[in-house]
Amino acid sequence: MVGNPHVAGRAWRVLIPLVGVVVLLGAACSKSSSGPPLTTVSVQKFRYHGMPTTLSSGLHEFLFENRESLAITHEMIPIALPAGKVAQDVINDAKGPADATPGAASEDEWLHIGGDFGAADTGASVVETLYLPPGTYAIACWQTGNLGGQGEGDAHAGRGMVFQFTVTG
Ligand SMILES: [Cu+2]
Repeated sequence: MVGNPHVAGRAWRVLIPLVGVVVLLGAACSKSSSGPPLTTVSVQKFRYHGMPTTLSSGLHEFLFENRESLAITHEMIPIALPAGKVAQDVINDAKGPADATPGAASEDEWLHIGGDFGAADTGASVVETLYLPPGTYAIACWQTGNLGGQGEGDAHAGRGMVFQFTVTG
């Protein structure tokens, strides 16, 4: 029954609107891909969420959201990891309060790759655009506040607030 003109006619009536939808979707996609891809990264309980472990090289836009439930300041500082270094090295170096050695001051040991994300208090978000060549990177937070805004604590990177990612060519 493949050649049945009735069936063929019905098939076209269904197919033609479908093609129209696909064309519209294609137009919507090409419009939104004109800017750098947007990645939303949030922080909750001293952990980054939503950051991919792999990104393609080029321009990237990041929306960093502080979604803690109590008042605290976080940041998302991008650094380049030298060969042989991993996120755990950043964590180990940052352990301890602001006056520990190296503690929070260990931030200066790492190569910042531009992007001044600024800090985001609970409920706030910041946007930053980065150009990322291929390499190994991490985002980290060296703020020292505690949840609820009670005094100074250990650098957040030392509490595990470091996320490693790779940029491929
Ligand atoms: Cu933090």
